[in-house]
Amino acid sequence: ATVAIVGCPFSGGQGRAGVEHGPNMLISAGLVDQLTSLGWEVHYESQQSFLDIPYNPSPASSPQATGEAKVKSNDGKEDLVQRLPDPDIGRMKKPRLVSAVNEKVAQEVGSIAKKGWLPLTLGGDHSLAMGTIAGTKSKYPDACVIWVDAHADVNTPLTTDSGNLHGCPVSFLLGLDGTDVEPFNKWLSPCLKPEEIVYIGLRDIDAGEKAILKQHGIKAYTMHHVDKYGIGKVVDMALDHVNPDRKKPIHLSFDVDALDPTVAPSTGTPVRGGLSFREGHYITEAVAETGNLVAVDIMEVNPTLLDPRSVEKTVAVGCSLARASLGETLL
Ligand code: DIR
Ligand code: MN
Ligand code: MN
Ligand code: MN
Repeated sequence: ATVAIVGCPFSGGQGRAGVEHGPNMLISAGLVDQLTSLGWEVHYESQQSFLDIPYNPSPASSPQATGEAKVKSNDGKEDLVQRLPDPDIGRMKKPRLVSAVNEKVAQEVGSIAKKGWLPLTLGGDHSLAMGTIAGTKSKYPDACVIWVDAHADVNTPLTTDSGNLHGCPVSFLLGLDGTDVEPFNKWLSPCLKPEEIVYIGLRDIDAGEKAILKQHGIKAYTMHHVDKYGIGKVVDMALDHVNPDRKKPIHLSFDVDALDPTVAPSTGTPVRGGLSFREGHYITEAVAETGNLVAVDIMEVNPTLLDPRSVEKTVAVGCSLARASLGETLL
């Protein structure tokens, strides 16, 4: 079987610089060889370039830079690129940039899936799942989503307090109130039903998001449920909910902040009380065992946060989650 790695150096969906270095760090740690050793044919030439997108790619906290900008492309040569302004639309920060990047990601993931290959997307921030899941759905309209995260990422442009679009991708996929907005509606139409997604690991949910989960009957297994039932039962229940006959294709979207900060410290929005190392890996192993996995996202590794030991730990866990998703077993 063939896996194609889609490295997405992107941080524009949230306010902390550095997460754009996630993909290259995971690759440098040896991910390609590791997946090859598992028996996969691995396609990876270089990470995606979003440099042709004419908006300032630096994170929301940085000042708006416009005009001519000198940028170094992947092959090392310098280019002059015109930077257009990307002012907030309503509460949304960097809407044009996030939209354009995700349109490209949806294309890429969709075309990989259409070859019958498995796209493994390395983030970058979790706004990228708008594109990855739209891409998966273009090939597999009946795909379901397992979203592993401390956060529900289901704010809408109307409910978001932060304005950070990495807190909103699920609402766009579902087509909730307030998501039929430019520039997103130029390329993205609702492709996910509320009963096609299940969450595991939640513990930091905004009031507006709680109302949305309730209103739409979206199934969520929080850390409370992991404590109560154990991770084995939680994964069984999650699969029973989105995939009762175990016949549907599965897209796994894994935000490393689902893991406890002691396990994955170098991430932009850590929340204490998360999944243990084994609980995180159990999820990926169990999903791999279904044989139905068609796409994986490993998101929000930020190798510029904290000390070298924390970075090394977080990058290593990102790689091992990817391996476990692609069938690495303990025995
Ligand atoms: C918060 C935090 N719910 C927001 N979300 C995060 O900004 O919408 N998502 N950190 O990963
Ligand atoms: Mn997330
Ligand atoms: Mn996030
Ligand atoms: Mn998160």
